[in-house]
Amino acid sequence: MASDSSTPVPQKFAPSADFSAQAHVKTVAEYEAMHKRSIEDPEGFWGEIASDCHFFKKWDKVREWNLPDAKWFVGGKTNVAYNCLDYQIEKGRGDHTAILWEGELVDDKGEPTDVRKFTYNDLLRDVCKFANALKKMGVKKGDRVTLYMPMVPELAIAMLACARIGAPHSVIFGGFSAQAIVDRLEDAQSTVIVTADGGYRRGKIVPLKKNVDDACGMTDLVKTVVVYERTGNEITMKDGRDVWWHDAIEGCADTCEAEHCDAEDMLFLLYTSGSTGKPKGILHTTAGYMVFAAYTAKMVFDLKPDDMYWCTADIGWVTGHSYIVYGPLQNGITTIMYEGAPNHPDWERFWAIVQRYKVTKFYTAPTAIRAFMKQGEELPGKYDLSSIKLLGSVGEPINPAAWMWYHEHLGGGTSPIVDTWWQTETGGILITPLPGVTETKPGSATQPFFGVDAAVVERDGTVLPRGSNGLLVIRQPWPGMLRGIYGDRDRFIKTYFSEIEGVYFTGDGARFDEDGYFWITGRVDDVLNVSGHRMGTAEIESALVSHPRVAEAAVVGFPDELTGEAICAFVTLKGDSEASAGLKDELRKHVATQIGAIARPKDLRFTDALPKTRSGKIMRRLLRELATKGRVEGDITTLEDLTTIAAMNTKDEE
Ligand code: 7RM
Repeated sequence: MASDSSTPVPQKFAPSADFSAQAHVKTVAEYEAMHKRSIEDPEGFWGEIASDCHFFKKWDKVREWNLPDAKWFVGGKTNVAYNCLDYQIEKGRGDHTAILWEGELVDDKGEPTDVRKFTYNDLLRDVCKFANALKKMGVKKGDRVTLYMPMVPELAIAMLACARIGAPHSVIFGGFSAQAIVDRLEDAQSTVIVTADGGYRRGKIVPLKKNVDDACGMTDLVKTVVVYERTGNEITMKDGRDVWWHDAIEGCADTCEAEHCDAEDMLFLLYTSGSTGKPKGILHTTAGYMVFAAYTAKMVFDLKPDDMYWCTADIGWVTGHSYIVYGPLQNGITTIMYEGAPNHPDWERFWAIVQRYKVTKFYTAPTAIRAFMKQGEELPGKYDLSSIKLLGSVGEPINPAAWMWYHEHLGGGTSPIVDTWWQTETGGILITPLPGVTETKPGSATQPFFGVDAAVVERDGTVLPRGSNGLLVIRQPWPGMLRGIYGDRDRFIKTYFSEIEGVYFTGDGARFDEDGYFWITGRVDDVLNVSGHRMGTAEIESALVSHPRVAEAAVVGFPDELTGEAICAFVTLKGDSEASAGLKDELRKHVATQIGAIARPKDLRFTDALPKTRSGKIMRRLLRELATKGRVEGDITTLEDLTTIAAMNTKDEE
């Protein structure tokens, strides 16, 4: 793999004249005029954009803003599932493929054995059936429904069914453990959970139902478990609580009137990591999220009716919510869903899918790109990837070498790359190139989307000029922004609106360059980004200290060639516990069972004491240096006990 330093990177890449000519936004002047208007007259701008969506009752007011509370399309009545399905069918898209799903399993020749296509008509029918099934189980408007499922179409169907009846969904990523399920169920006070017997991942079965059973053993909250049959592995069904998906929909009507939801009714909760141990339920509402997901998808991916669009994210993350389900479907296009791993049966799987379905727009994460680079450039070269018109990146900063590889080997040297910066909290993309307009610079997410008033500031809020590094803030509300942290108003205010007065604080650092481009430098809080997945250091620490032999733990990130950042845990043991390789494995495993495999520390070191300040704060900066370079060279004057670092510097790793 070419290292970043050895790859000469031209400064800017302009979109081709051909691409620009057919794009929704064609010129820089057009972007600038539209952006200016969107900031100066947000109500006029977003009112016009929202007119392309379907509302049962039009809003009385486009925006209301009393920091930290934003309301959009106030007084309007709408339904997100109606916009994704019925409205598309009304526009003549009923027979067009909405979801094209490919399962992970392959036959002897490497051909997929499970491919399912749902037209917009099919999807509406299945969504209505499941919506009726949920109603039959007693689910009512406002009830939170938990979805813990593999990447099967039924996950999207369940989300849309919830949206149809106004019951917010809370999707839990299938890689999370039983304990993580309990935490989220309890926080959301959710009594219904939809799962599957299992899911396929790298040819193995992930025991989803078993995890749900374990979770149900830790809380008596759950009244109903709906089980979709995917893998046919043996599971136990509990009488009176568990019901098969196919039995639940049996006899249900295939029409179901869409609830007329208030613009600010809750659409979903999605849990994400913050800087304390407890994950936070990010709360999104109906109309603003809907309009923002639809419009960002259209403009950033330059969606056109015949697009075969593939976002490789898992629906368990916000990227899957906004850019597999809600954004693409509102644009009436085909959204591709792939069930499994990128390396099953081998590292050519993605390129086989691109070739098979003539994928036109491809959206993935830098960590995946780096993994592909490692496998060799001849792999994509074996496939016909000429259908690709646009590439997207999300989840973490993309290093210039990965950008260049993406550009050359996937994009044929011509497809625009949109490096999209956004967060679970933002609901949709905030900083991004517009593919027909923006001259891209590898590694930069470039410029703010319409309606986004981004700035780089100092801690005290001073706005910094071009050519500065600082903290990334958003100064005006946008339709897709979070409306709260479920059940925790104080944390909502403290996390996003108190660190820097009067603005939304992203938790990210950024450089604002001479051309007014943003370069995201990463989190400035105690949140790690491993393979584009957010992990709170505190969350991993509390998992570690829940082990009987651990006295104290501190977790830091360190750079990793593949995953961007990797997890390093420093652990002190209780009394007579002895550090051993066996215990080290046990602790790493313990974290995986407490949270999920993505949280398992890559590196775990035993130490006699953790370096602390006089006020007792763990000095993570020192630990980061230790994890990265193996020793501490920086300033240690605030350290309470100098001997701890001296010991760690010289001590060999166990
Ligand atoms: C969509 C998503 C959010 C955090 C965010 C950043 C980082 C995301 C980019 C990026 C640099 C990007 N939601 N991040 N996209 N950093 N360039 N294009 O990832 O809530 O899971 O994570 O991810 O630090 O704050 S998320």
